[in-house]
Amino acid sequence: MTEPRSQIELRAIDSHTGGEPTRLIVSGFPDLGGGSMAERRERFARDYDRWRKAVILEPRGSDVLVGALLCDPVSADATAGVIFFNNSGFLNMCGHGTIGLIASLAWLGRIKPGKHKIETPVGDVTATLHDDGSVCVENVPSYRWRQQVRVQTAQGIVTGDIAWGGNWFFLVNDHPFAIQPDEIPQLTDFAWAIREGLEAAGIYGENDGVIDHIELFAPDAHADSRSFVLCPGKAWDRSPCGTGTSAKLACLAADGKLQPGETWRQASIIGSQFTASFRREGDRVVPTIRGEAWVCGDNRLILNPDDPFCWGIAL
Ligand code: PYC
Repeated sequence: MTEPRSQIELRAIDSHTGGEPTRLIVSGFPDLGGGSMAERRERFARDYDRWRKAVILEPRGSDVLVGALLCDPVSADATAGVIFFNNSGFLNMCGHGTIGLIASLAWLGRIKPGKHKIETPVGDVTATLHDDGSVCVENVPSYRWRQQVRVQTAQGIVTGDIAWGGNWFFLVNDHPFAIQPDEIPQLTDFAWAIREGLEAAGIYGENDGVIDHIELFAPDAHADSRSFVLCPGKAWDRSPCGTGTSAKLACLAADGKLQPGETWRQASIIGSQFTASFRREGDRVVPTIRGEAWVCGDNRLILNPDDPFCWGIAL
């Protein structure tokens, strides 16, 4: 791997989905070669991790940003491939990020309303761009893996479900907090304590999948539920989290609390909403999440190798 010594320019389309940002890299990134998105993600992580940091970390980015690398798809009938990343590493799937990707491609004039197959490291998803600009994402099949698991944490025993919605989630209904912005520091500490407790106890998802997203729920006046989602790099999701809403639907379906085709409105801690429903596929559910993204920047990121913080500030 050789990297240019001269200034590098990346084109990044920034958007937000219910407040949660996505930075879509559309050009200037090193060629990751062919193969599936999972194979290309491995190459990205092995050979170009400092590019991830350059895009996401300060001084160019922030802990809240989710990156999305636009890739040529493998199959001819797909619109795009995508690899999602953040301040701590790589995501498997990202619901708000897929909505941001579709809104950004539409803003660039590269796609029209209709269905678009998108390849991700954990499987294909189908995104529909609607005439009103909203986007539906039919996610990967989702399921509850374990019910009511007790975890010892620094803040006591916490009980929750483990579910897959494109990432692994620990979902907690029973906790002492109000899910509102002035409790974000306490919510973050509590969720992080759960994350550490899961790790210390060796509790994983199927096939030793790391449970790196923690989701806490409370009632909401304008939706069926309100959530606080802590992401792997300790940033909280400003959106209701597409993969987290998928994991929630899997648990609701497993409990018989939501039927195929019924609508679920999931609110985030800042009040943004996704609407969601599911269909059954064998013993799994296939969630569809609907939301809106807004393009808020068309940026040239400059990477000057002489800049001492060119590759990000990693603390
Ligand atoms: O929307 O799936 C999502 C997501 C994952 C992490 C941040 N957002």
